[in-house]
Amino acid sequence: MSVEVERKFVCNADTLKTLEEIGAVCVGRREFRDQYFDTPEFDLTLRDMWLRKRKACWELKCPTTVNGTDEASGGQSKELCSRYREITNLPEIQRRVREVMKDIREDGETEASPSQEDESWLSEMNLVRFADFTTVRQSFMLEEKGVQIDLDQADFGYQVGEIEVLVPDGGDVQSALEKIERTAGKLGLTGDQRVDGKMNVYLQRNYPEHHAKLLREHVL
Ligand code: V4E
Repeated sequence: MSVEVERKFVCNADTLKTLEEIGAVCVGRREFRDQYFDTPEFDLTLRDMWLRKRKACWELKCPTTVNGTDEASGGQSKELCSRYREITNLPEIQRRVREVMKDIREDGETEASPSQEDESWLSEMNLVRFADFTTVRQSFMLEEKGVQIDLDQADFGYQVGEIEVLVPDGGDVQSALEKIERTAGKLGLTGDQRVDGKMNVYLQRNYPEHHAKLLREHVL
């Protein structure tokens, strides 16, 4: 398990030129489809838990913990950088989701299947797909070790950049935040406003009620 620390930024026509000027090297361009799942009552996302299937793999992003307690929100409300624990082990994902469902329904015992292909666990846990979109991502590396810059173009007409550092379990989050800040400086990012991620915009446009509820609960 690792923690993803990232800062999103607005990218425009000049971003590619700026990346070249600061010596960023393009390390790949790929396309992926994301499908996100939650209960009809938004039990996961209201807890800032984001379950998705990307390229046939399951991923769960959830708040990091400090001394066993969830931080207020992975998005840290108004901070520029967000941090989320990324879980890719399916049995562990199912265990965490089941834990949430148990909180809600005491009788909610479900037998999760450990197979990537067998998706019966979704309906057993009352999970339905609420988002489905495709992203074209161009990735760049800098000399600064461990820093990746992604430029994302989503198929619903939204473009966003992110500076990202993956911190292994027990690693130094503070140093990741400093690396991100230095990179933001190199990119000339001066704004102190948080930039919306793809999901935020997707929900705003397609599911305004879900979006409003997450705003009210300070998840977004
Ligand atoms: C909406 C959301 C999450 C879902 C994934 O969001 P994001 O990191 O934008 O997706 P993506 O495609 O860039 O994932 P990657 O390839 O980097 O793994 S996870 C957390 N949230 C909520 C959230 C928030 N509260 N604040 C900010 C700035 N971003 C997201």
